[in-house]
Amino acid sequence: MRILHSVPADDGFYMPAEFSPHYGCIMIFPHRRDSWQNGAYAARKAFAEVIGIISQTEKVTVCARYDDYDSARFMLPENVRVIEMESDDSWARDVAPTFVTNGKEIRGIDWGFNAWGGLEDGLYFPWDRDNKMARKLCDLLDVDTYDKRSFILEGGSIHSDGEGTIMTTESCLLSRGRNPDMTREQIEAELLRCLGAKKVLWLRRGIYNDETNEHVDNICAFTSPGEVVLSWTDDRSDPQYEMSASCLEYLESVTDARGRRITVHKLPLPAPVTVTEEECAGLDDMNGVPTRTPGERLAASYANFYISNGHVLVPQFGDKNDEKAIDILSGLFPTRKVVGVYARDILIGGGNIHCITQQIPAAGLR
Ligand code: KQY
Repeated sequence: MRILHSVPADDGFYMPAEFSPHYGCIMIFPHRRDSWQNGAYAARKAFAEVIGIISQTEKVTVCARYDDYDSARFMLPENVRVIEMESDDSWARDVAPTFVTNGKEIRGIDWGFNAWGGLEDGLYFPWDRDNKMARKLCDLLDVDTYDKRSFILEGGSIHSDGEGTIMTTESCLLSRGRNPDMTREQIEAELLRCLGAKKVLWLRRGIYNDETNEHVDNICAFTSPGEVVLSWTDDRSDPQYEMSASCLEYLESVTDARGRRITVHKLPLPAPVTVTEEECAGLDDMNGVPTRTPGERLAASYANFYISNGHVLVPQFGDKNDEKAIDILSGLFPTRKVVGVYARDILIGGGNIHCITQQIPAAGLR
């Protein structure tokens, strides 16, 4: 494995879309007691269900800490690769490499990770175990690594259509806790150089109360080049209404890298999901401070789905819109089986199915 200091775009590499063929998927076995209630037992069951479905059509690699290895090996299917690797939490989307390809081989990008905002508004300290994972995973997969640790970025804050367009949110990428010394123009240029793209679409906001500074992967996703789903509510009294409306207005006003107008499909949101007293009681404090408070609204959204080779895995919340989300996505992914996974126990950690997965594109790996 080589550590590269060149520019992926100059080397002919780009980030493929998630709906392109995968070699596999990286996940992390949950363990953090201030993120996951009751010693992460319910979260482990939900992760195992996700892993069981994804592993039907692509190779899943699960990182488990030394203390959790036996539990992971016991709970997960035999065809899943479980490896021992330390982590601070379990958000593979944000701490595993972002993979780029030239069509023949893949390489990983090792971004800097500072727990969604470092000492400014990050969610935990320390985060050094997480920050080391991307490079270790490239080593494991024997793929070359671009050293981009000087640029703070999480995988959940970008989407690629694989045809030159990257989508992100201003609230996250321009936040003070990430790259405060860079201008918007410099950040955009860095995205284009690293992801081999031609245009960045900047949504203004994400999902209300999303503690990642509103990652794009919770509000909007490409379903094919030129088409997206956008999390939506018709309730004008909900603070989410203005946030989604600003994204809709923007998306209707722009074209992508190939000059196409964007077709936007509204994906209804579930009714607000809030944490219960019992769930809070199951969470450890962080340095003496509770990580959740009863009644707190979680950033629930159906847009946080994962597209595997054979399935689209969609979070479910026991809401009347669960089925509607499955129906809409089934229409947009006709060659895949769209399946729901009850995801409240993932959501309590602060993210959802997309956030706990990171795809490895197919080119070059067997
Ligand atoms: O949504 C994500 N990509 C990560 C969420 C992190 C939440 C930590 N409590």
